[in-house]
Amino acid sequence: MAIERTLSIIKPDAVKKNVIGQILSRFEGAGLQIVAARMTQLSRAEAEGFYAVHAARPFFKDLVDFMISGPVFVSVLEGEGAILKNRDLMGATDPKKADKGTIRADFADSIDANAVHGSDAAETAAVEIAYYFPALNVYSR
Ligand code: RTP
Ligand code: MG
Repeated sequence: MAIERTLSIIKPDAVKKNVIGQILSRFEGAGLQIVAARMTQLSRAEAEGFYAVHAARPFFKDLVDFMISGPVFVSVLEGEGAILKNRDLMGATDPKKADKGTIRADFADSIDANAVHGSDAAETAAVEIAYYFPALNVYSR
């Protein structure tokens, strides 16, 4: 499988729970490398821009309100099949439906406060990585 990059966000609920390190360990344990990382407080405009594909959805305002409710930890993960591998580690959007042992099953409280974001396809990964990281700030080894 090809080496890919994907964008991960550890959301405000997981940052508040002090589990950034535990979540990053899962990525590393699955063979993904952290090649860029930044802790940041999203502005409303940044969060709305990031989730623009969901702008017409009924949950959009709640999603944006939640994403700006505290700092987030944004990173780029690199490795074989990184996009799907990260989605598998994350588990289903609704933590009640997430498989045992996934990040959302273990750390998320609800479909809104669901601990992590991960890009869902190669095209969205490219757009999302560019949204947060200029190319000069990504470090492959
Ligand atoms: P994400 O984009 O955050 O990685 O999550 P996802 O792919 O698993 O889910 P997506 O469909 O892209 O939805 C983005 C985020 O919106 C919230 N959501 N709420 N109340 C609802 O029905 C609902 N559906 C989605 C979730 O917080 C989800 O992570
Ligand atoms: Mg999504």
